[in-house]
Amino acid sequence: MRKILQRPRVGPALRELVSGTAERRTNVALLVLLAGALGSGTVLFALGTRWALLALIVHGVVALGIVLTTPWKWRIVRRGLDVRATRSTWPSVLLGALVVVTVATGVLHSSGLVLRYGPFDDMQVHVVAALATVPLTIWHVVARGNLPQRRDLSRRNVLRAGLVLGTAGALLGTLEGAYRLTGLPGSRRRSTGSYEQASHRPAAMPSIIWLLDPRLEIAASDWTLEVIDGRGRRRWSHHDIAGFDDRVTATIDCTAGWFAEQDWHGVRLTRLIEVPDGARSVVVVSQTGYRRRFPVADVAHLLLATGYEGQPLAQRHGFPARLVAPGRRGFWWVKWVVSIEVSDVAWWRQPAFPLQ
Ligand code: HEM
Ligand SMILES: Nc1nc2c(c(=O)[nH]1)N[C@H]1C(S)=C(S)[C@@H](COP(=O)(O)O)O[C@H]1N2
Ligand SMILES: [Mo]
Repeated sequence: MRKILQRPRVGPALRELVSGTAERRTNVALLVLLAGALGSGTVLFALGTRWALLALIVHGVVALGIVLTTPWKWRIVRRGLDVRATRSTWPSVLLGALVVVTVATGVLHSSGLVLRYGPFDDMQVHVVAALATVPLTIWHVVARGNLPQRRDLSRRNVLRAGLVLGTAGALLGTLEGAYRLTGLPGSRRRSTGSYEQASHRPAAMPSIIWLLDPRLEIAASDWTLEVIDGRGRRRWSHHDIAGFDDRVTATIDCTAGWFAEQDWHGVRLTRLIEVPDGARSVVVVSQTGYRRRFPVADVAHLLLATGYEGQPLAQRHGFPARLVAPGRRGFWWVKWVVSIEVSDVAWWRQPAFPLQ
């Protein structure tokens, strides 16, 4: 009898069990939120239309959910640091620091308070820090456990998750409201989160290399455009191309976090290529080798631009010719175009983001 009632033995074990499930809940929630932030951030990077707004809201809600979860995580961290300062501690501390940097640069971007860190765009810092969390998170979970399981989807936990995400949504709304009330630059960003820069002032427009591409200076006389389509292979000189004056007003929106509207002129792709039945994509290739593959349905909206705002393109903006792809993010706007090829390969058979 006595032995069974000896509470001191049962008590700590029970408490351990209960706090253990609370810990587990926090860790699993953070893991799911981190994955959600990475996923929604990546989608936000890929979208150039109003649909980006949906990804932007999901991204903000999930990311602020991480912020709301930190008090619980902090308890676990403090106890862990008290109990053991093991070799596995420093990567975990680094992971925590990277998440803090990612969240901070995210909020500073959305408010518009800080858009540059020395030589780097805020979005560069944000994305590099976010991507660096991936291997560390995998390591952290392998070393410490707490992978999501089916039983985590209990009614109570789903309600808890709803509460966290609902509060995060309210916090996001409050932040956006505050930007508007205080007139912070954040109130003037586009559905992608980008800020307007140098619209109709191309001389002031930034010049962006996606990753490792070289910057080219090509003389008009050295340049030809090769077109491979349903009729075969043809070459156009700069003189031929410059004879057209098709115009489109379109917004280039770079994932570095800025956008600019310009009046572009050049030649519509429909004038240059004939898309045969059964063709599925069109590949636009730069002299550097940088290329993007577009669905054939896009051809009607694509312009090969030779200039903007009534003047020829600057070298750094892709002279003699660069693609204008309305509604698509900047990395689709191939510069220094030398070849356009119709193909029967599906457009999505390419990396989601360029690799060069
Ligand atoms: C660990 C993962 C990530 C976390 C914790 C995170 C966190 C955040 C936070 C807190 C914001 C500010 C949200 C707001 O106040 O509206 C933000 C904005 C942003 N993030 Fe992330 N992020 C992550 C990953 C990514 C990735 C992988 C990308 C892109 C590839 C990305 C792209 C963006 C963009 C474009 C914005 C600006 C959106 C806006 O202006 O509201 N993020 N992020
Ligand atoms: N050949 C080539 N084209 C390119 C790039 C590149 O690195 N190489 N960068 C792309 C990216 S990420 C953007 S945002 C736009 C930038 O155009 P801009 O330099 O005229 O502002 O060009 C796109 N076209
Ligand atoms: Mo870009």
